[in-house]
Amino acid sequence: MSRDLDQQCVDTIRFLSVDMVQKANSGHPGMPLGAAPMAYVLWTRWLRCNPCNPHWVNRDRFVLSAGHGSALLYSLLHLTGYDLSLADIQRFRQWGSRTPGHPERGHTAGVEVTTGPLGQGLANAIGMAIAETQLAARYNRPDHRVIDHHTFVIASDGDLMEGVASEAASLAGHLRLGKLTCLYDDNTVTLSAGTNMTFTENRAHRFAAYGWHTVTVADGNDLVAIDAALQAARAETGRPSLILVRTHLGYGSPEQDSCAAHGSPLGLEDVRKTKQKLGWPAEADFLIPDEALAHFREAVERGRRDETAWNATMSAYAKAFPTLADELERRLRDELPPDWDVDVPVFPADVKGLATRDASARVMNAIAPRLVALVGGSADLDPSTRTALHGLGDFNPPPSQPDDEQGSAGGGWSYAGRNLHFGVREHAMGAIANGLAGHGGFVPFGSTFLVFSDYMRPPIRLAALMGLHVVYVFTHDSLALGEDGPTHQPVEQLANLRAIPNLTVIRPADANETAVAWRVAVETRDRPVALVLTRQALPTLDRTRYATADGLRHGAYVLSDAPNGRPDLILLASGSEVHLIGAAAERLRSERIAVRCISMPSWELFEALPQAERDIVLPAAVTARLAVELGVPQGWDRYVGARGDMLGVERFGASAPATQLLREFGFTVENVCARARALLS
Ligand SMILES: Cc1ncc(C[n+]2csc(CCOP(=O)(O)OP(=O)(O)O)c2C)c(N)n1
Repeated sequence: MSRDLDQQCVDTIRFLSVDMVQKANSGHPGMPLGAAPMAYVLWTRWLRCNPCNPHWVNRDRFVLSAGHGSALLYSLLHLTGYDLSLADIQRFRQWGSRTPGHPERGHTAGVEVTTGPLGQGLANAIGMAIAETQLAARYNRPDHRVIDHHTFVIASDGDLMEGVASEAASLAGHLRLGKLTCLYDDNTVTLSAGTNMTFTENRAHRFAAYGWHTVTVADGNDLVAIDAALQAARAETGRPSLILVRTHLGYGSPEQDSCAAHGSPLGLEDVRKTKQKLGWPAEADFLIPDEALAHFREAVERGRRDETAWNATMSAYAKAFPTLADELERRLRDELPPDWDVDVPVFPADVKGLATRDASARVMNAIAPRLVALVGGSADLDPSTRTALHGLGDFNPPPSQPDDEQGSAGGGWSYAGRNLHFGVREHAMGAIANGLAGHGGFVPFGSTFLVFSDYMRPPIRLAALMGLHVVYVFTHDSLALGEDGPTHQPVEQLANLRAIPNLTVIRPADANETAVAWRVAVETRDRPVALVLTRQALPTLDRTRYATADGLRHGAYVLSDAPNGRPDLILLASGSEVHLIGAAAERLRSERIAVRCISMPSWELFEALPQAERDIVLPAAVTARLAVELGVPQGWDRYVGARGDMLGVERFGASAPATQLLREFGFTVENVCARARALLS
């Protein structure tokens, strides 16, 4: 390859990006100008992908964690032959275009994950590397490496500053993810300042301390050095690699190395000057020299060849290991095995009952053996959240000491393990789960106390935005957790989660609702699902007396009704409070009040019903409605209406035994009845 052609290709990326931003009069030109050389070397010499089939399962994964540099990614996608035309490039950041402000999964061919919130992409990539490692360990056989790809990230200062990156990088180092490479765009400038004002730690030492292999490229324009660094990263198979590439924000522009080059168009005059400085035709916009395009487009043939070769590998594998191949192929198609749910337990009626977290544990362990895609864990809480998949192995490098096994789920430590131990890293857990789901082949789950869902809200939001199938298991779901006190008692978290579009939140009322909730969580393929579960035991309802727990699928259902289905009063609740309204209803009925009791485990499932079906459950004519939930009342007015009432928790909790807390906060049969009667008077 001639130096000139290389340079021409690098500058093509640069100015396509700059022109995109300039035409849109919006965007981030600084990062593409500086990072184009590393992107060029990576995409033309190392990245194995098939532009004609962006979904080829054994492709290398690439994540632009610094999503504000989206113009760089769109340039690469267009140039290497993905389904992204020059017209798309020219409509950067416009309504309905395929080149939105930040990369969006599912919107643009070749974009693996939605990035922009800094730090997330790096953690997603770590999730993808875990996914590759886990699949390879389960499915590969000697001479049959059916899963064998690398994961690459480009990350910026902002990415490395965010806490989630530290959490995830620490875990990646521990896990020795040798097929993960992060190119760090070390340009010493952020949005508002030089890094000398905010970010002066030695990044190489920091990552080395996490257990990463690090390489420094002193000159980010040195293609040979970048290539050698990628070679060194490839050669290092026992540790993830961080390549620190010293670059210049806004390279070649009058604003080079100034934060002014970060996030606004250069302006026509400076675009011209930059082109002149780098020897690019100053008057040409969106210029793609033929030789450069031809060189980039070699990716198409290379990709086709790679995928064809892999298809042959897969065919040979399918002949040698048909059962495994079937299983793998089904997973990669994101299909559920037909029999995945045959062992879901039915729980007998039981007044003493069990906590919904315990019911969840029973269900998870019943489905896990057949649903091999179910992989996940907790942020150091599985003894409490009950999410261990017993006997199915711990995802970890083989232990260095034989007594390393405290906390094991059983089944041995290996990369084939199905239990991910996230450590006390909720934020990374959420982002890594997104990486697993984004990779494909997994129904990932992550678990912690409901109150700590706050620590992982950014990736939950992104999972919802991307429509990723991730299951969250949030336990200790109310102040009924008792003595741990207000720091651990969620109050506003349910409302918080319900506020996220495209997230299904389910708070089941007993063991059988929990079983149905898990069915819904697994069957829902296009969005995340949060299961909200109790620490305390709840009675298992006698379903010969009450409606079937399958009603959960509708989000809300009539559990017990007034004579002839004509109530004067409606009581609604979710989760543990369903039993409270049930007891209150019994008492009110003894006073000849016609009461309907509704279990409402999921607002989102209810909202998905046609209005007519919702009206059957909540008839407009009945305006005396009381909702009861151990959380902020926000939002329940939608269901109780202007003339209804809501018994909720409007302050933080307190440290005390649960029974006393429930009394103090008014969650008693007496108080529910009094509030209900007041609605009728
Ligand atoms: C979580 C989060 N906080 C803030 C921002 C807004 N923001 C976008 S880029 C950026 C920092 C830019 O610095 P750097 O990461 O070094 O990128 P570069 O300037 O090199 O392009 C910030 C604060 C964001 N995108 N995500």
